[in-house]
Amino acid sequence: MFIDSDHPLLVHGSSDMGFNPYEIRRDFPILEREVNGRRLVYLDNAATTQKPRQVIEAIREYYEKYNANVHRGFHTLSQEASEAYEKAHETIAKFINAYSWEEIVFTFNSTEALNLIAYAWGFKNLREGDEIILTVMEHHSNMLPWRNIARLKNAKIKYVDITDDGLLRYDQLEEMVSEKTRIIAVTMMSNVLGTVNDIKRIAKIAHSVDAIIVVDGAQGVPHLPVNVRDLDIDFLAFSGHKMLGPTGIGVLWGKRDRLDEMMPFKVGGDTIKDVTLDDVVWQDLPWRFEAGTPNIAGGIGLAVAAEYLMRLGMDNVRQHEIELTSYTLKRIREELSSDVEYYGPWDARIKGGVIAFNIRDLHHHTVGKALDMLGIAVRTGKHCAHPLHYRLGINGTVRASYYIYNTREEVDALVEALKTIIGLKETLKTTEEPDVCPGG
Ligand code: 7TS
Repeated sequence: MFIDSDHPLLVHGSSDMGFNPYEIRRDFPILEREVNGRRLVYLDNAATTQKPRQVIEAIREYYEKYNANVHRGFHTLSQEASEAYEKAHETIAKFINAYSWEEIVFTFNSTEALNLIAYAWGFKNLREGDEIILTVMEHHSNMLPWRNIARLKNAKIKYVDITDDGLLRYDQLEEMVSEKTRIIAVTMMSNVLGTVNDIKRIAKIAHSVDAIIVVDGAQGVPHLPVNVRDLDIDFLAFSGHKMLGPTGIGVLWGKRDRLDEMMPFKVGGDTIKDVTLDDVVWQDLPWRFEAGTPNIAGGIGLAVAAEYLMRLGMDNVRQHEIELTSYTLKRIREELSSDVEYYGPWDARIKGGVIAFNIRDLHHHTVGKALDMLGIAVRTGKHCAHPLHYRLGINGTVRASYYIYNTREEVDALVEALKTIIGLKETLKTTEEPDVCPGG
């Protein structure tokens, strides 16, 4: 598929503007590890990324020097912790160009953020007969919360399909929207196909019928320059652990008006200004949505991760991944096409660094295990996107996914390993195949 040079998803950056994956690697102690006697080649970044020393240090420093609860005390440690935790909200606001840090709600992960939007906004604003539009490429985390709230409110779910190239059917979306549409919830980037969706265009479609657009940025935000004002979206969810940050911290961003339309859903400590036996006065944003003691260390670590990415420049991150992806696709097409089935767009400029494939006649888990024997970490299975796999008519895929520290040599290692596995196909076919897909 060919795209215009002014396509909205193209990033005109250059990876030689101080972006050097070999230097970046020095910040990641884990990349020194050996697995099965070989230097680790970590290609499972869509599941979670590795953490640089700077993030690990920031978390250690918090626990060693100013560990205290936030917003609860006048003592020095509590004030230092509160300041750092609040500042982390500011850093994340800057990272996505939010209007204000008060629009940044820290959650556990994308899944929690999406559930929060579905229940806290949906419960208050959905009516019987309303429609929610999703796509067949959604991760379960941006599908199941909507299905639950739709059931509770008697709303209807509709799904937009994909083309044979793995792109969203915008024509179908345009036909599907109506005055009944209240929500379009869509991923910024597919965690299987890598497809980058045109969020600006979808936002326009949503707003043309006064619907809101909820964007699952779990895969998009770590890999693409994201500007929520420019995208003109209503809500965005993403996870810290997929963008160099720790696990257990995620982000819900919402336009202030939209956040004000949500009911406080998880309530308790920290969400209130005052409580009597009969009444409650809710806290200001964002605190009324951060119930209980938050993941303070996680928030601080995530801010350091965002700063790290901003220093590199998200345009450069994107460009680096386009180069690695384009190189991989070229090698697959030229050298492996008789044995490898690839799923997703072939043009690296409109997809992220996610390569899902199968080796014909081999189970995806068998390939994943064989790659691990060769020191290469990939994910196999249905990647928590079962409906997408069924739409593609397959039971699972092998998925390699890149990030800032991956190199062309690692792509070479993957391609050479696949050649080795293809060479051993007859032997591997006879081994018992695990048919359980851990975690989906
Ligand atoms: N949305 C998308 C598009 C995702 O890829 C994921 C995680 C989530 C939501 C949920 O993120 P979490 O941090 O709340 O778990 N995706 C994957 C994956 O592709 N492999 O492991 C996790």
